[in-house]
Amino acid sequence: IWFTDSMREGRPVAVETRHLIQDTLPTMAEATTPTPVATVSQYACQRQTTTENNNKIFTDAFEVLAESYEFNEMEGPCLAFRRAASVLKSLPWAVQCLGATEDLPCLGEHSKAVMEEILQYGRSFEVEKILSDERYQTLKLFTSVFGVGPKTGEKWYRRGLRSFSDILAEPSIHLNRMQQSGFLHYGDISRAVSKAEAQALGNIIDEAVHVITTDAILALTGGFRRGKEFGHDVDFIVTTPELGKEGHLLTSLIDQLEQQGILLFCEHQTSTFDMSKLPSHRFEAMDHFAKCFLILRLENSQVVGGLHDAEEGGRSWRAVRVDLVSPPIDRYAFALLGWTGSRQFERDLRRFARMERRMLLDNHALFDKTKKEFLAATTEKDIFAHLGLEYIEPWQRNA
Ligand code: DCT
Ligand code: MG
Repeated sequence: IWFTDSMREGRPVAVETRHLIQDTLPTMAEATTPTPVATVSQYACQRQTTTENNNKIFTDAFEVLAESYEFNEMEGPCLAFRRAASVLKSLPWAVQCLGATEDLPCLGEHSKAVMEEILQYGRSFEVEKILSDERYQTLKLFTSVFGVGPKTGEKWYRRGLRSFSDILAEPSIHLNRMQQSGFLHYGDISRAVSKAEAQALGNIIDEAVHVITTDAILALTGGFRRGKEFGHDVDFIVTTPELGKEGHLLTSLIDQLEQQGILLFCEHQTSTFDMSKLPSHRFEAMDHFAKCFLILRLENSQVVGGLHDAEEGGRSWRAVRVDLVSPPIDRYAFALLGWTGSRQFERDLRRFARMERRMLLDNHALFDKTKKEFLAATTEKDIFAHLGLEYIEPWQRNA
């Protein structure tokens, strides 16, 4: 069942502008009072955010600031700028003056000051200062390598290393397997993956997984499920309708890809999922399902219209990052919801569940703290319904 929703059905219908217009025309009495404008929610899971961003000049700036705070381990301001960017992304209109932001949530003093600078001068001096900062530039460069996170980047920076050649020439640095592959395929995997390339990979994995089991379930998740034209990788969920049978699926799939000669890198993490250990009260970045982080070889001839951005002289293949996750079928809806993203949408779903519903949501389950029970779900719609949220389509989750 790969490319179920957005990819097959063609995408977004018009953005709903309900929060801008009134549901009904005012009566004479009401017409004298100010027009009631429904508020924009502080939670991304109560907003509809398509890939069309009318406020890119602001959100790009906010994302630089957020990343800079992240590099400096200042979680509070980092999250504040991510939230501010997310609110602006949801607007079906472009902010043209600061007054227009008055009723918007999550925009603090600092965000507004940056917006004011951009409105006035077309750029933010604070952002420009960050972009030209050596530490920011170096951490940005280092963390662009597959397998290098902010911690490793920081460690290398503190040792005085500033470039890839510095790192590769340093005999005391031992790159792990992931980082070695990250450097080896750097040119390819730092280049965006197109939708056509994602489709081609979907076909390859679909074929491989059905050789293993005819009733395999394959679903595209991540940014491409949200209708993005480009991504940094391609994310899939693979499982089977028979509970327990998914146990060997990834191992067999990896063998299959290896036999085809297209497996350039594989890190396989076996499942540590244990329902009896749930609900988890502390936040965990990763779920416990079996998963693998891959680099696959994709041939030009496999892609409709050819490889995106192929260099002059025409390479006949490129390397692409692919993530596969394999949850048991009774956890499928939670895994799909969690892996579809965006990160900000997921963060706010969990925050909404906790703060507004006394429920705990993660990629495995939904737990009701009041009833002290897990709430079952076979579809994403079931989960939204349990949370008392209006359903948000995948292509409206680009928060
Ligand atoms: N995810 C999450 N929390 C994380 C990492 C991932 O909730 N710490 C979810 C959200 C998106 C999904 O997993 C896939 O992750 P990415 O591939 O990193 O994101 P993406 O939205 O697919 O973006 P890209 O187009 O860059 O791949
Ligand atoms: Mg992705």
